[in-house]
Parts: sequence; C-alpha cells; structure tokens
Amino acid sequence: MTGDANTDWTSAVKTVDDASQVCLACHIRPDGDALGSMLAMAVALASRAGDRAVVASFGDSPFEVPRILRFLPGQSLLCRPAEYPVRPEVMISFDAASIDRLGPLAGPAAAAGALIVLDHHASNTGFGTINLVDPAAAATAVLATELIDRLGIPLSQDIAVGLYAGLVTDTGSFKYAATTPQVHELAARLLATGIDPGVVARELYDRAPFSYLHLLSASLRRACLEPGAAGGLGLVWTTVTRADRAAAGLPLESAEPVIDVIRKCDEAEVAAVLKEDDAGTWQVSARSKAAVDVGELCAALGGGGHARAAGFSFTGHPGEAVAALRRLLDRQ
Ligand SMILES: [Mn+2]
Repeated sequence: MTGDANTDWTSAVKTVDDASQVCLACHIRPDGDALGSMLAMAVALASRAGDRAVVASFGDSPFEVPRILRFLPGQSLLCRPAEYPVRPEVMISFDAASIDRLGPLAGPAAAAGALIVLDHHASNTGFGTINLVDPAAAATAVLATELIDRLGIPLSQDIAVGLYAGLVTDTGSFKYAATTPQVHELAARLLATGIDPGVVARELYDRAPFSYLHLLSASLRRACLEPGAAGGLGLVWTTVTRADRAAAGLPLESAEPVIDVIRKCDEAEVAAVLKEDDAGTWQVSARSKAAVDVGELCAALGGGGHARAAGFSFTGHPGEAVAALRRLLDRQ
C-alpha cells in the first residue's frame, strides 16, 4: 500500500460519507474483478439510507455488459458513458492501473472533485487524489470489501456476488499463487451470506454456445509451439481471427477462455492468444507459469497487467506481434 495507508482509508471513508453523489467507473472491457467490484460497491452505496445518488459505468462503445457478467446484480445502477457526469463530485475508479484505462471516462476522472483509486496493479500510476492501491491484494474486490466494511455497510447477497466474482476471476478460481489464506477467509465470509458458488462458477467459466466449440477448434488447430523461445522455456501461441468469430457468430469477448486451454501446454512457460477485434487490431493475452514476468513484457509493448497474466494491443500482422514478444522474452 502506498503512502500512509490508514490515513488514506480514513479520508476515503469521509469523502464518500460527505458526498451527495458518488460516481463509479471501472476499466474498459471489464472483467469479473473490475465490474464485480464496482457493482458490489454501487449496490452497497445505494443500499444505505440517505439521498446520495450513485451511478456506475465503464467506457465501452457500444456500451454492453460482457455476456458472462450479465448475472451480476446491480446493473440497474449502470449508465452509458455519454450520460456520465462530466465533473463528478466524488468518483471511485476500480481495477484501472492508469487513467487511460478508463477510456472516455478518463475525462470525468481528471475533472472530479475527488478521485478515489481502488486497485491492485503493481504498475498503478497513483492517478487518484486518494490512492488505495495494494499490489499484494489478490483482487480489487479485496479492496472494495475493505471500503464497504469501513463504511459500515453490511454485506448483502447482491454485494457478495460481485465481490466473489472478482475474487474468483483474479485468482483463476483459487488456483493462482495469489490465493492466500486471507483470500479463502474472504471467500468464506462472502459464501456465508448464502450465495451459490456453483452459479457464479458456471456463469463465469462453464457455459458457451455450441458454436464456441468450432471457434475453439479452429484456434487450437493453429497453435504453434516454439520450444526455443524465452531462453528455452518455450512459448505457445495461437490466434482467434475475425473470420473465426464471424463463422461462429460470436463477439470478441467469447475468445477470452481460449488462453486457458493454450496455457496448459507443458512445453511452454509462456502462452499467448492473439484475438482480432472488429477493427482488425490484435488484442493479445499473455500468461506465464512461474519464471517470466509477462506484465513487464506487455508494458514494454504498450499494454500492462500482472506478472502471470497481462496483455497488449497490436496493429499489423500477428506474426510481427509474436516476433516482438519473442524478442522481449529472449532478453528477459
Ligand atoms: Mn483485478
């Protein structure tokens, strides 16, 4: 935690308590941690007596909640970026390492009377007026829980579902090294509200339309193994093209789970999936097992993320993106 942590938490609580309007935002193309944490906080703030207005949004265009996150409670509190206050009295940012990750909501963030930043990226730039940033936290959901607790708001089931979704997402269903005893203690607290972990897991990971099987198959068939990459630790990569998605009738976000199949490969420390978006830009997801910091690598390519899970965007031929990645891997 940066700065004097306790002072920062105290001023965050006072800032929220004193506000007549609180505006929430999370990073563009939100994942379960970004949207789950934000909606949990939105429900928490809206549940409290008083006439404080609460709005929440993210800067995607078109503005659509990703399919796998449509089960999250609190979506009635969402507004489109165009309807977002231009100069919020108090704004809270969730899971964004830098202000540009808010997309079009970076403007309101820069103009806000107070900006509270809740995040766990080691690369966080400290762009808030109050920065509640803890790289040791397994998820932004951990920090959102702390703020909800400090505000004295009891955890309802609707709040717990969002926080639990964040925890599950960022720990890879309690599989990653960040899964500390404290993570399981928080999970226990959230489950004790009576929420169903099976429902959350199924919504997040265990459902897809039939056509996804064809998209997955096309992508797996093209997988390349480069055993000599990363100083002999190995790289495995593949693509999901616009043509694959058009054939399956699926949006970009449907390609997200492909990396979890690719990264199983024993012969590679690093895995990458290049997903072609609707504009023809490649959205690259990278994962590592233990030795390589893909967060650093992706930051060098204009992206960012964590040591074991990160990403960047690339315009050009996918082979060039892989070549750029390979050069950095060999250097690291
Ligand atoms: Mn996160």
